[in-house]
Order: sequence, then C-alpha cells, then structure tokens
Amino acid sequence: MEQMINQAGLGDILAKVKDGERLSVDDGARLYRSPDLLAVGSLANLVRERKNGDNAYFIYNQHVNYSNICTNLCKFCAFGKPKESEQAYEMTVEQVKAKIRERLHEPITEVHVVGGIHPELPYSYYLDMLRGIKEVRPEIHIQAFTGVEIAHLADLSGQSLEKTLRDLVDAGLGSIPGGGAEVFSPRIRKLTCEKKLSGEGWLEVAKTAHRLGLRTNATMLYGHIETIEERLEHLDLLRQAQDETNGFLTFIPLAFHPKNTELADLSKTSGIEDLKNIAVSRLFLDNFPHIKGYWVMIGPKLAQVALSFGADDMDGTVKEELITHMAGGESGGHMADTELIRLIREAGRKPIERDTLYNVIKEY
Ligand code: V47
Repeated sequence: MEQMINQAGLGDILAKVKDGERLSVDDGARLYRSPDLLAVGSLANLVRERKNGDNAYFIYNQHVNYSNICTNLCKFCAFGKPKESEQAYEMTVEQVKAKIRERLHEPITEVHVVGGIHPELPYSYYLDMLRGIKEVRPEIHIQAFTGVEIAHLADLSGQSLEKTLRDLVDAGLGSIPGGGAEVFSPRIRKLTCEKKLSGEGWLEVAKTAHRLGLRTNATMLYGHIETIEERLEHLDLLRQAQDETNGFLTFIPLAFHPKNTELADLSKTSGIEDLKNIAVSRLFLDNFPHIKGYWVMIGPKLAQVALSFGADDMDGTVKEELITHMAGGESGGHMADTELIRLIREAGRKPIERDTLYNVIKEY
C-alpha cells in the first residue's frame, strides 16, 4: 500500500496521515486532482479504521417531507415548488402523525423531518408537528429541520436562534440534519440559490445549536458548478467550526442529481467522483467522527464500496425520501435492514445498528 501511495506522489500526505497531522487545503486539492483513486482511498481507509475500526453503522429510520412548498427555489433542487404549482403539497400535523402511526410496528428509532421554506405556515405548526410526532411515538428521536429552516423559524417567531432552538427542543427536537449547507461559497450561492440563507448563516445555526448541547450533521452538495477550491473552502469552514464547538456528528457528501432541476443539462456525478468526495472528506475533516455514504444518493452498490474509501455509515432504511427521488434518484426510497446488513458484511465490515447519537443498538 505504501508503495502505491508513494508512486502516486502522495508519500508526504501518507506521512502526515500516519502522524495524525492536519492536512492543508493544498493537500486536499492534490488528493482531489490525483488520478489514483486507490491511493486516495487507501489513505482515507487508514483514517476510517483508526477512528471507527471495522464498524459500519446504519439506523432504522423514516423520512417525512412535510411540504415541498418553498420560496427559495434553488436551481439544483427538484423538490421545492412555488405555492401555486400543481405539484405543491403540504401535510397537516394530523397527516404527519398518520405517517408515523403507519409504521409503529417497525423498530424505527429516528424520524428525519425536512421541508421547504414555506411562505405561510405559522411557527406553531412546527412546534405542533414535533409534539404530535412525540405523542404518537414518544421514544422516537426527531432529527428535524435543516439550518435553513431553523433560521426561517427564528425569523417567523421573532426570537433569537437560541430561544427558537430551545422552543424546538422543548417540543421534541432531538438533533439537526445536515441539509441546506450546499456549498458555502458566495459565488455558488449567488449562481444556484440566491435566496437561501448564506453559508455564514448556516454555520451560525449549527454553532448555536452545538452551544446548547444539540448535535448536528453537515453536508456538501457536489458535482454541479463548484470548483475543487470551493469544495475545500467549504470543508475548511466546517473543520474550523468543529474546532470551535465539536458538535458535528457526521458529514455527508451529497451527489448532485440533475433531473427535473434548472441545472438539468449537467451530467450526473461519476462513481470516481463520488468515492473521491467520500475519501477527501474523511481525510480533510479530521475532527468529524463519522462520514456517511448516503445510499439513497450514490446507490447501494457504491455506498457499499464507500465503506472501504472512508465512509463508516450508510444511513438507514429511509423510505419515502422525496428530495433525491424528485431529482431522478434511481435507488428507490427503501432498504430493508437485512439488506443493509448483507451489504456491510460483504464489504468485510461489522454491521452495527445505531441510534441517532451513535449509541449501539445491536451488533451483528
Ligand atoms: O438540503 C437538493 C440536497 C439536501 C438535490 O443529516 C440535492 O444525516 C442532490 O441533507 N441532488 C437534503 N442533492 C438531504 C440531506 C440529508 C440526507 C440524508 C441524511 C442527512 C443527514 C441529510 O439534499 C438538501 C440539499 O442540499 N439536494 N436537491 C439534488 N438535486
């Protein structure tokens, strides 16, 4: 392995990885540009095994997308619709509760709740939704609302981020998913999601949540018009934020799906690109405990391979996730826990069912 890495001209990075030394932005750019995927993957695997051994985590979870009505209408998104659109929908709190009730017979431990930036739903709707979910399934962990939604809720309530987060926690919020981060670069935001909360604003929500003791995830939407330097700037800002607060649990690189978006003329990401993003993020984000290969976006087969390229988590059973589906995702929404276990075992890893905060529920 050392020989392969040296031959790829990455010997100095191997030395840093072995010494646990932080990689620079320049190192990150060399890794992204290296044509030697196996060398980059082997480096990432060293970090992956040092941090998580052979463990490969999954969760028994459910997604609820309560409404696709959105005022931001980002160019890379096929999910958000204007209120007048024929495809626009919104669920009542009762309908959200019914979605939870439908699956009470399954051993689900987490519900992932996200939606668009709705122009009219009142603040009370969001609190009632959290309380309603807990009424139906009191022990479930609610991972809800991207940083963009949280900032919108603070605006709606006329309160500080801190007070808003406290209200949400009192109503049942357990943690915050990683969506809405996209690429922090103002250039990319201006070109693809001008109306969305800024990168700075997104990071402020995450850091405020961490200070209150909430754990959050982070994402990066790659494979559209961003440059390698913009990806690294994004990763660097996340790494700095994590140095400050240590509240991020998992980083999830999200592969851009062009279908039905305003960027539909762009190509889908390639397998090489997907694995590179997993590997470089594992190497660069030295202070993040977990890297997720989200099977819904990169497909179960590649998510399985990603377990040898830096990823230690596959996400979970999911079902009814609409954001990828609307943008042409081909993986289907649901995977049985037995299938996740099989994929992990075949990859030579140890399947571990976890809860949201990575407490072990069952080792296989
Ligand atoms: O915020 C939107 C992205 C995100 C597209 O925290 C797209 O564990 C690809 O954040 N192609 C939502 N991506 C999904 C998300 C997520 C998923 C699973 C687990 C977790 C976690 C977080 O999806 C959005 C946006 O960044 N997105 N459109 C698209 N066409």
